[in-house]
Amino acid sequence: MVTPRTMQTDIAPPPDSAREVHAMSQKMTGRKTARPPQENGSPGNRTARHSQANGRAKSPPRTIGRYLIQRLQDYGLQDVFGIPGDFVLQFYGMLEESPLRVIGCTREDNAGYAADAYARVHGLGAACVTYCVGGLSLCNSIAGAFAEKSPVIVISGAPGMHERRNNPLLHHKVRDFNTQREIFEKITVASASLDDPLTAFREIDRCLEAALRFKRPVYLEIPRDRVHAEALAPHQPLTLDLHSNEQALEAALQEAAERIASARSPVIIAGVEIHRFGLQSEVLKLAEKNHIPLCATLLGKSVVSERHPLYVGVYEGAMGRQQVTEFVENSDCVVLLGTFMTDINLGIYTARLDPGRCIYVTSEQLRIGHHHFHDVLLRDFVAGLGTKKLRKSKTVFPPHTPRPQGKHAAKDKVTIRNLFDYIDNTLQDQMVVVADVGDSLFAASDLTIHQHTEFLSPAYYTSMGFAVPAALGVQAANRNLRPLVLVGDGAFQMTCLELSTVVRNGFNPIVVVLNNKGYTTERFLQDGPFNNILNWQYHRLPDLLGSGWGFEVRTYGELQQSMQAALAHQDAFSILNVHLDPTDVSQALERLAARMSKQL
Ligand SMILES: Cc1ncc(C[n+]2csc(CCOP(=O)(O)OP(=O)(O)O)c2C)c(N)n1
Ligand SMILES: [Mg+2]
Repeated sequence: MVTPRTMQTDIAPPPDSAREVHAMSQKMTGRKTARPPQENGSPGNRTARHSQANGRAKSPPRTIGRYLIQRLQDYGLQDVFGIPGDFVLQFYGMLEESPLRVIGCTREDNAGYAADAYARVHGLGAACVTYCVGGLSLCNSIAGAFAEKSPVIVISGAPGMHERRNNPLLHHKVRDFNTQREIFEKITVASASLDDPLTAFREIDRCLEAALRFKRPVYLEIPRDRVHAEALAPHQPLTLDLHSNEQALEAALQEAAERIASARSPVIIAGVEIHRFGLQSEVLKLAEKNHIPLCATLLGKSVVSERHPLYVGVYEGAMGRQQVTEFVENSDCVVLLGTFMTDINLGIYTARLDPGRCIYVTSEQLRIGHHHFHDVLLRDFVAGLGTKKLRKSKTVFPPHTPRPQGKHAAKDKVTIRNLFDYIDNTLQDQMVVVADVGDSLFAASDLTIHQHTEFLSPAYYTSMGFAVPAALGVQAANRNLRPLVLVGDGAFQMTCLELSTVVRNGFNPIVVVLNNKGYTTERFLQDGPFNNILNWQYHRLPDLLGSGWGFEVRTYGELQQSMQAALAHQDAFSILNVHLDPTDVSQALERLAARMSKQL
């Protein structure tokens, strides 16, 4: 067990840009002005309501709802996504009076995707919904956040404790009053019903700590008659600082150092946890100091800048580029840092990595060859290894080659190939590529991402519909980032109405719809009429929403013009309806589909 120590919040303070976006969007939408928290984090008008004793301002009572809002702010959270309902209205009222911004979404699952993406960019996200009809609709996106390690706080309203006597058939109830919480227990790392003021304050601390520690969602349910319940005893916020067992850490570092130092051609594979735990610069330091080449996994793509001289490429078994695969699989010491051994990360298990030659470190386990170590934190291991000078000689490795560019004429039909060639050349520094499931993800795996953490995708859980609401979350977290959304027509149809919220907030993602008239990924596995969908006029969505720029793209020339126009239009979202042949797919998808169809 990793031992808890006292106090200390380890989430980074919010970037200035996030503060700017808060202020800016309030200006744009003419919404409330954020008030600085007063004592106990309460907003001004509430203080006024509870003040005036002897002419001195008395701090308002610490209630469950107010304490939760205060703790979310302590952890740097500034925005909450969701949809209200009668069981959560009192808490919504409290949120509205607080400095937190509530971003109302069109659907709860979208609020979950947005909160997940916000957490990936900002370090922590939150969604607030009503009981069951809202909460249960959040389940799929929260399951994705659990699977891909994204710390999202789920807050749900619930019937009051007084209303539950005699087990009445209240609206939104499914089976009994615990049903929703029990379901969320399976897809969160901690959960609590804040029904007792004696325990609620500790439970809030415990759950928020768990979200940050395990980088996974947690669930907090507030019965509506407990939102204003006051603390029964003084309560000090509790945070934990974890640390490794020192002997285990030293032994692991020593064994790892010896292996790396004596290896002929070591390689580091950096995974998604390096991003989640904010260890990018530590990993780079380790690599640079010892001149060890670096790869990423698909889920962790862009965790290292893909323009870094030590970067080799994405390692994904037979699904990836041959040069990268051969280099990694011939290495005599593969250092896997924060990677998940998922089927997609491993190219549907085509990866050939001999565990005897691997150092495998995640927040959950540490294995060096066949030796297992316990009680060692990922961050301590990575930092510790970074302090050691491990190698004298430089490792020879194949340089990262940008994807080969074809020559394309303006009159050429647009294809997956020339589309991604063009996108690869168009990416700018402040862009985040948000790829949905389908060929948008596989083709995007070959793009060269400029800086780290600029690629977001549900590459493990692979739930369609992530990308559009995720773009909302990205820009809410950092208004200076411009999302480039790559989304299949099928996935787009699932969640596209979140562009409505994008418009309301004045955000400006560029959405590229890969319109191949259906579920092309599935066509490759098994074709049938079930893979066909209606061909929408995607470029006309701005007409419906009353804002945005739409473009229809059939040729390479039209692609160039539309993308340049979209880049120039900073004032609203742009959408490109890119017509593709239903059988036109990326090479990565062809390789993957060939593997997967063998398993059906
Ligand atoms: C929510 C959800 N439902 C179903 C699937 C199964 N599935 C995987 S890919 C795919 C088709 C994706 O179609 P589209 O978004 O048009 O992308 P394309 O394959 O055409 O590139 C489906 C249905 C899924 N991954 N997620
Ligand atoms: Mg499609």
